[in-house]
Amino acid sequence: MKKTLMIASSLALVASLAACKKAEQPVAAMAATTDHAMDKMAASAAPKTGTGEGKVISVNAATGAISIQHGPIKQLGWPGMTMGFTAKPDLLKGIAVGDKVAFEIKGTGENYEVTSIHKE
Ligand SMILES: [Cu+2]
Repeated sequence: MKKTLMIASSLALVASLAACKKAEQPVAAMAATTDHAMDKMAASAAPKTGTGEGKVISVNAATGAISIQHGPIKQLGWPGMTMGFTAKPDLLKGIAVGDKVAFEIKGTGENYEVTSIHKE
């Protein structure tokens, strides 16, 4: 409670100092910091989805892990690469190394889960 009040009052102080000096720099710096923090929050909070095609490099239906050498995934702005995904074990039954597959993924950051996959 006290901490919040202190932060609020120091922010008010910064704002009033800035207004006093008509200096735009501190205000701009504060805005930039806030935007950055919000970008980070949005990136970790909202899962993204994408669709891709590729070749299965490794697959483990028991643990729900698959590695796919995939082409570009436009929705996520990814270039082609080989990478690992998690998946519900049931989804990977019947998928074998070397299979050409089309798949959908969902996730954030570097952690994406295959939500659907089928052989082409
Ligand atoms: Cu990738």
